[in-house]
Amino acid sequence: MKKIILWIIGIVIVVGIIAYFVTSNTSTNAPVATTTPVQNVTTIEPAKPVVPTVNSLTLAENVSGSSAVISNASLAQAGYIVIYKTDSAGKVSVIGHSVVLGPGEHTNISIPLDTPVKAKDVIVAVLHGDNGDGMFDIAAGDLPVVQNNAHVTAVDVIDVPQAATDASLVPSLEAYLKAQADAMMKATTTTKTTTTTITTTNNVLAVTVHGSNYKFSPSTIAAKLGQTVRVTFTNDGGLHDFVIDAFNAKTSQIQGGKSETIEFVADKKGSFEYYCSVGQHRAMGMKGTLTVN
Ligand SMILES: [Cu+2]
Repeated sequence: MKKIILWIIGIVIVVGIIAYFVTSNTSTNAPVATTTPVQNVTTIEPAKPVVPTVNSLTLAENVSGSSAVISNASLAQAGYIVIYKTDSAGKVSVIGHSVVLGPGEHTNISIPLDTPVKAKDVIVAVLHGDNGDGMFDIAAGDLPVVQNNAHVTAVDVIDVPQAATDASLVPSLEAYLKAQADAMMKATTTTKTTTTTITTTNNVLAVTVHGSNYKFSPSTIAAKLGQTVRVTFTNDGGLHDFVIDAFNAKTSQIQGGKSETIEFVADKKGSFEYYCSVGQHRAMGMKGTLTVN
């Protein structure tokens, strides 16, 4: 009997000690747990995104048979890194490209190559812009970025010391890029059998405006004050839209072959610019003037 009483006293003491520590732990920890995170939150500074103003590319040496690695890329705007190959016969081809890269610094971008590279092939990484759709397509306007009258490139010559060959081989690529851009402009201008349709009925000016890389046709529209202007924007190629801020009117960005009609009232006199808001198209000349008299 004495033993049992001693056991009970012992258990009560042990339980009491445990209870003391459990409650004192929670009561001392609780204020700490609530105050420290608050202090941390208030001292966190927002990370500032670094957007370079100058584009540059660095191609890692020794492009392997199946991929090219860009060790560093600084992009002032969204774009793609496109891998061109010039073989020993001087034939240029596109053999790979990155996914769309946002503005900023990028490192170690591995680009899979469609065609294996051989000794003496010249590999040139060229920065291309994005027309706004996030899908690489030169024909849709994802052209090489031009900076200080030159393309943004990085060169590797397979198994050949670079200094010996870079200078002589890059011009053939430059010629290729120029021919490619010229061919694209030609393609869009020769298919231009556009007839400008302007009809006026019941004080509605209906006009069909064609858009292509990088212009509008017509590039001038004349409306009378108070007229309702109905613009049927027809995209002949590329990704474009029709925007006129003065009258708060715009189409959506549409693909080549598509049309969209918008309407607004020309309720003030003056000259107002309309333009394409995709990428750098406005700066590249994709704009026109609406005059209201
Ligand atoms: Cu455009």
